[in-house]
Amino acid sequence: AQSTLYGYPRQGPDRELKKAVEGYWKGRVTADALRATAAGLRRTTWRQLAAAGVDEVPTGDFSYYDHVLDTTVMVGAIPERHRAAVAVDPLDGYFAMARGTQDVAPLEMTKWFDTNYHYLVPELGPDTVFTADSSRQVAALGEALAEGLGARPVLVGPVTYLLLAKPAPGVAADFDPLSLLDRLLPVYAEVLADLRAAGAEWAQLDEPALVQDRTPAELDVAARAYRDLGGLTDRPKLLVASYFDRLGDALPVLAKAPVEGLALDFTERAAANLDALAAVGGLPGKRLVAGVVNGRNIWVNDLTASLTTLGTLLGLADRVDVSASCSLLHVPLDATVERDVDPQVLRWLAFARQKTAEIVTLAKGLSQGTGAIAAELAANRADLASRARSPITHDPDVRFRAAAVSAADTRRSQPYGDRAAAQHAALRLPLLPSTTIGSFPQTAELRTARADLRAGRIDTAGYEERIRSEIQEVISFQEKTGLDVLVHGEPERNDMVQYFAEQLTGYLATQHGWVQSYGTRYVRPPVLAGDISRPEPMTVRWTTYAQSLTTKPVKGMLTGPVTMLAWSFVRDDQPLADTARQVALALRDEVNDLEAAGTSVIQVDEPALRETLPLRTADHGDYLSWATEAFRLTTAGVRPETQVHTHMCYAEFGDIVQAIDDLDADVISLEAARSHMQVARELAAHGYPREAGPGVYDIHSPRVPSADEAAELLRTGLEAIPAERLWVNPDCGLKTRGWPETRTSLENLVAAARTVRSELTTP
Ligand code: THG
Ligand code: ZN
Repeated sequence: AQSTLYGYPRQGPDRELKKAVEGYWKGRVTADALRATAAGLRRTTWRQLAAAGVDEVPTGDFSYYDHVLDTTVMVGAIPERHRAAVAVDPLDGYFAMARGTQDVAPLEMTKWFDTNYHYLVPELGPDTVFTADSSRQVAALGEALAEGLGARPVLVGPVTYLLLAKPAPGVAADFDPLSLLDRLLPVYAEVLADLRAAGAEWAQLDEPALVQDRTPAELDVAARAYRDLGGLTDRPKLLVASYFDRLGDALPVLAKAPVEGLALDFTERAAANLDALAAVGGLPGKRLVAGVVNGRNIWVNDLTASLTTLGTLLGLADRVDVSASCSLLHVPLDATVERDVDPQVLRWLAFARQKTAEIVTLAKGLSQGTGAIAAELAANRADLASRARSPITHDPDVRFRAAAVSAADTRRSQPYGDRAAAQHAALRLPLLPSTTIGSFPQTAELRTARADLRAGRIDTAGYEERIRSEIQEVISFQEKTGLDVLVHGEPERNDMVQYFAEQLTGYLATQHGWVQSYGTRYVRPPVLAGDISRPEPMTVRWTTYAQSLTTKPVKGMLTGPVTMLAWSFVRDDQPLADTARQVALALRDEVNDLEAAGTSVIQVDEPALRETLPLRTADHGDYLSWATEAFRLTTAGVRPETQVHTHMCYAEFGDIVQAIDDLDADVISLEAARSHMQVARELAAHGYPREAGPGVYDIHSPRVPSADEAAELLRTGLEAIPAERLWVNPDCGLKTRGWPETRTSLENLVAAARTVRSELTTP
């Protein structure tokens, strides 16, 4: 058995790639210097993988920005509006597609399946002409081969590429990109021939889109694609890879395809692949790459269990190799550089480098017998045992409390209608009340203050003084502007998940655990490592300070349990629903403490509720059931007159309106400005009975909407939602905006609310 990978983190140990690319954008780094940095990072990675004992390294997985955009370049599907820029300078044109320019919009960005990585969406139409450009893939392969490594190019497969695409602007919305398959396959054929000429023995084609629900017609397209590619004579051997879930009906299709190998996910959520593979009689005469090491979590593998799986697989294919379930792009680089993590907990963690070692060990065990890896197995058993019996992962108080949760704990004491009346009487807000989503501009001074605190240049008292004065400014600005429900602006928060993770027991933060979110942007997801509890209030101090400065209501602001899970690394030793319940109980304490401290409006944000939907619809019901329960457990403990708000961004709520209703929040704010209040209509169509604030100001753009424009959006909103239940707010938090545009936009927003209000009251 051999060890191999499908991809590795690109950024480098100190995010060198981010610095080089952003430096290039600012004109501080030349194109040659950027290329040299990138080549150096690729070489360092390959040498490390080779030194770790990896038999076949991936090539072509590296990217300046995004591997789907790289595929768009490879097949020549450059959108019309970017052609000129690409012709003048391919590198600048590439970044123009990624980020847009003054005059030209970028490609749309969206989530890569259910990971936290975002890719750039290909734009295709009936006039799309594909042309092959294998240069990037060929060059990367050449670099690796020159290092003397066993190397395998990794490409986004043609079926997944088309399924990820959308109709280009101006193309009919019902245009089916899959209809372009016959035009696309010759381009893949040309690239494969070039790779073979460049020395590739194998090439990997990634088809993760086949793990989603697929129609028989789509599966037919997949079958045809691989029959055609398999039938080529001038090509490397083909390894078709799928990951992120079970293949279902696509498994027999791929098993029958005339390709030389399959790479399949055998981690827990894709466990059905094992029986499904046996049911089709295995892969006689073929290579199977077994993804037994989870490429999406950060936990050490159970090597003994993986060897058992691998042993079973040995009977099902001609040759079995060992890999991670997917590219290691989704995990940080190296756990051993973490200095602040409890050394005991560190032994439970496996980032990309540690996972690579596990894969090499498993391949060795599979080839040479468990005797050859006896020391590794013993150490692994000890690590797993220490995790299983640790007080960190088993806090009796947390478990007792979670087990005692009853249905009543997840229900408000009064139905929505009664509560709404109590809230209106208590809050005395005007018609069309105005508010913001929570954060205000995170200025350079605030970031400097945080850096100064970390570096010890200022003490906690000095830092908190800075925060208080920022809160004063934010409150006084909102009063002056005439907003109705105020916020404290969240100057104390670095990130809406990390801030809470740092204060909850059982959660751990990393110093260097960066994972690519999109392009040059990274996040450091905290780790839900143990049972979760809240030693003391997390936000009450700042909210009550803000409330002390004004007689208008100040909203308490919390991140909801589902988003806490979605943007963290979660436990793999208990169901997600259990972890969600623990987080919800900790947040419930915070909600109740905010109320006890006099907060009458509390917002619990769930931007990730929609994006965490499982890949297969068969799994949606289960997920939505525990997710909405966790939200209600967080919020249901307050009095009827306390108003619970929630907020979601990233649009497309149509298919989860019922779940939004099930949250039983009193008020929801949603992204809507760009879609011209589409979401208001979706809520209305569902008969959504509660209050809602579809955003009237698109905060993702530096453009400042006029008061007239905002008023027009409000009037559109009123066609779907009655005035008694309509709120006025921007789309999202303002932390990424500057003060000047924030100021003008909110002044315009309040003016719009006043105008429309007076239209409603003067007949
Ligand atoms: N917080 C967390 N996860 C998230 C988001 C978040 N995942 C989804 C979405 N929001 C991702 N969006 C972004 C937006 C901006 C950045 C990263 C992800 C970003 N990162 C800084 C960078 O790379 O320069 C680093 C930020 C830092 O210093 O922590 O700008 O809001 N948890
Ligand atoms: Zn938002």
